[in-house]
This record gives sequence, C-alpha cells and structure tokens, in this order.
Amino acid sequence: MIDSLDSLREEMLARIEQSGSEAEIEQIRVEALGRKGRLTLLLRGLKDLPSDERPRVGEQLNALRQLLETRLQDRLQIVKAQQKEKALREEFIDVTLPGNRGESGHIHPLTLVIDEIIDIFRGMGFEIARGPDIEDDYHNFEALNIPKDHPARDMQDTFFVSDGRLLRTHTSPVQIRTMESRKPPLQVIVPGAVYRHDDDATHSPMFHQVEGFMVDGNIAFSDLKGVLTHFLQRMFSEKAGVRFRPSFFPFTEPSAEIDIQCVICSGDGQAIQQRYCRVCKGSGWLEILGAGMIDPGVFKFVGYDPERVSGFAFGMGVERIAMLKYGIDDIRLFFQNDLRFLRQFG
Ligand code: FA5
Repeated sequence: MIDSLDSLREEMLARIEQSGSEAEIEQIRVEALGRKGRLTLLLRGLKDLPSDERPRVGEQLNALRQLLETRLQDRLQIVKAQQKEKALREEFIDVTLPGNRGESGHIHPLTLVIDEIIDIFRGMGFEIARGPDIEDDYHNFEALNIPKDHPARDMQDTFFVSDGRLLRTHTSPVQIRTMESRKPPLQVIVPGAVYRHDDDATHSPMFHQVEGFMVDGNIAFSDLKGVLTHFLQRMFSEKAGVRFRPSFFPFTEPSAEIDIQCVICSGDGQAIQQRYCRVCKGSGWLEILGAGMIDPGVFKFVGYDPERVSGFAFGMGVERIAMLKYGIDDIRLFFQNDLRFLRQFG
C-alpha cells in the first residue's frame, strides 16, 4: 500500500507539473481525487486494513490528497496566467501602425455641373421642377407645337415604349406639365435625363438637359438675353463672349441658338500653340443651348391667353457644358465609370 502510494504521488506530481491546460488539470484531478479516483479508492480501502495500520496509512493518504489538491490549484493558477499572457500577446494591437483608409466616393462631374447650374439659377429666383422620364406623345410633342407627321419630329430620334409612350427626348414637356397645373408668374428650371437614338463622341443615348422658362405679363427677348448672358458668364468666365444666332424650334418664336466663345482656345479658333482647336472646330464659338420666346400656340395648349402672357424658354445639354468646362472631348467618358477619369473630379 505504501509503495503504491509513493508511485501514485510521483506519477501525479509529474503529470501535474507537465500539464498545460485547464482541461488537462481537471482530468488529472478526476483521475486522482474524483469519485472513482485512484486516491479515493485507496481511501475507501482503508477499512480493509488491519486496525493498527489504518491511522498511519490514513494519515499518509490524507497528506497526499492535500498535496495533490494544493499542487493542482497552484498549477491551475499558473496555466491560467500563461493562457492570459498568450491571449494578450496574440491580441496585441499596434496602435502606431498606419490604418486602412476606406476609400470615399465623390460627386460625379455631371452632378457637379448640374448643381452649379441650379445654384446660378436659384440665385436669380428660379425654382426647380421635375417631370417623368417616360412621357406621352402629347406632352413630348403635340403640346409643344409638334403635330404628328411634322418634320420637326425627325430632329430628335425617339425611343418608343409600349402604349405609344416614349422616353422623353428633351425636358421641354415639363414646361407643359408645369403650365397646365399652375398660373403665371413662373420662373422655373427643370434638370433631368433625356433619351435619343444617338451614339458617338459628342452624342449619348441618355444625356441630361436643364430646361428653363419664365412666364409673366410682360416678358421680352431682352429678359432671355440678360438671364442667359448672366448664366454663361457665371458658369464660364465674366469675360466670355456670348452670341445669339437665329434658329428654329417649333415651340419658340423667335428662336435662337446661343454660342459661347470657345473656352479652350479663347475664341481664337487656332488651337493652343497654333494648332487647330478640336473643341470648336476652328470656329472660335461653341453652341451651348437652344432658346426662344414661347410660341403663342404652346400657350393655347395649356390654356393661357397669349394676348396676356409672354415668356421665354431655353434648354441646354449638361454634358456639353461639362465637356467645355473641363476640356473633355468624348461624352462617353461620363458613363464608363472609369475611376481614373472620375477621380480627377474628387
Ligand atoms: C432641345 O432639346 C430643345 N428642347 C431645347 C429648347 C428648349 C429650345 C426650350 C428652345 C426652348 P436640342 O435638340 O438642340 O434642343 O438639344 C439641346 C441641347 O442638348 C443641345 O444643344 C446639345 O447640347 C444637347 N444634346 C442634344 N442631343 C444630345 C445627345 N445625343 N447627347 C448629348 N447632348 C445632346
């Protein structure tokens, strides 16, 4: 009995010493001191010993139990401390390392330009209206003085949807929708997407326009000229020359196209360093918007009396303005989502 006690002590103390986890320590404790543990069984066997040996052996067994309990407890403290230290080492955060900077997006150049246009017109007292991208024939054409079979319909190659509806080819239908629901005085701009069957370096099947119109008792062509000249000089340069040329739109009379002096070659026509200017094609001028006095026929469609009200309207291509402002010579760059292009506007 005493021999087996000695070898049990040696074995258990060695195993406790080598144990490396809480689970392992618990396993040793159960094996030695659990209900069916080796030491427990020895303690139970005491009663079978001759009575004169019992006190001595009992004393030794109890001493061993106490020793094992103490060592197990000590080992548990050490293992826990080691684990904590290991976890702290592994979880160490070096706060001096440079962080991973999240990439932040920025506003698309077309949105920048639309916002700037809106800002300038707001400063002149214009309010903003919107209309549907899917239009009916009446608002996109008929009420703008473009009857069916009118050759002016060919000016804008149209995408038709079902039920005779179409993707609006310009923002002018919002003129009609606004005048149908409201009375003058009106001073409104309409930014929005428009669609045409067009696709090359200067034409996109989806592009943006900003429509503008002013209607009141006594609006004259000089008002149109003043508003647009102010807008163009704010948008480009105080010194930029502005030119009004006679033109034709079915919904305005008289009509004009407005040119601005080329911002790339400063109206010289000869490109920077004596080369031909690609943007204005050597003319020194760039067409930037269409405009005119609202045709009396249009007023009749919306129930206004052309004898009592007059007004002007204009429509500009946003991409065209952005191309001029930033010196971009291919409209498709705006829609290709090439980050190298877009980042330049951050
Ligand atoms: C119109 O769309 C008229 N509604 C403008 C207007 C409004 C005139 C009110 C009078 C009164 P136009 O088809 O010219 O007009 O288009 C206006 C501008 O849109 C053009 O000057 C051009 O800058 C731009 N544009 C036209 N087609 C495209 C296209 N496919 N891609 C990009 N821009 C275009």
